[in-house]
Amino acid sequence: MFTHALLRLPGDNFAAGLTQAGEGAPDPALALEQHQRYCEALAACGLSLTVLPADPRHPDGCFVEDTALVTERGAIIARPGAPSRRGETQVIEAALKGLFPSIPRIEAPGTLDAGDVCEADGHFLIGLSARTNEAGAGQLAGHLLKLGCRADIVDIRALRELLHLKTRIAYLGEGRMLATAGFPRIRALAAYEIVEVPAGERYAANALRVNDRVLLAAGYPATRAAVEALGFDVVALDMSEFRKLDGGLSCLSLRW
Ligand code: CIR
Repeated sequence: MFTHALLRLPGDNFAAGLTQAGEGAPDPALALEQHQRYCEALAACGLSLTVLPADPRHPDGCFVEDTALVTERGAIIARPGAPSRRGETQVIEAALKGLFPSIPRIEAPGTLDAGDVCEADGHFLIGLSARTNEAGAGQLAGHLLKLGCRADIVDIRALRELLHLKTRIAYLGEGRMLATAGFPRIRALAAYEIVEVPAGERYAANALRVNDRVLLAAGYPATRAAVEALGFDVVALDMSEFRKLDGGLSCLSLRW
């Protein structure tokens, strides 16, 4: 059960964020409106929110999920793979300080975007990607082990059009994993029932289970129907401006 979320507003410089999507420049004002709806959805799920101000030095700063891994057992500060994003961790670390007994950091030469980490009830899948290297994944696995968690490192570097592991999979709880059609059936996923996201709806795979609801990007009817068929109350959110910067639903918040 989540009770808290940490977020950061997109700023006026939002359109300067990193992107490979090639879907045009995002509109910062519309991003702010969509962020507001996202915050309202989390609050409606019963979470109390800490919303940090935008940082003019970091146009990608609203994608807070990449900067830290937060679980009910502890928090770990990431070391983003993109040099322009490294400084984003400072304010997140300050916001988490005091909430967890000690907060280790991923250290150089390790890099880790926590968007590459998918938690499934104490089992962590850590993706090796263009942003997360072996050293970062290995350090994180070590920290998780100390917290009494299980971790599997999953190499997704050969998969095209994939920024982070969670771009293509999301844990829905009760042993069910949402995954895009064609996502490799790796051994680390063997224990899960796969709920498939059809090829044309790939972006919807980055869904977010929050307590008894599932937050889903708006505009993906087949995925919505599949998630509703599992008995979930689905909250559809317009993510158009975040998508233009390769950002998914989960990356806009840290939850615990
Ligand atoms: C980036 O390229 O780092 C940002 N523009 C998007 C990060 C999205 N994060 C995520 O999906 N976990």
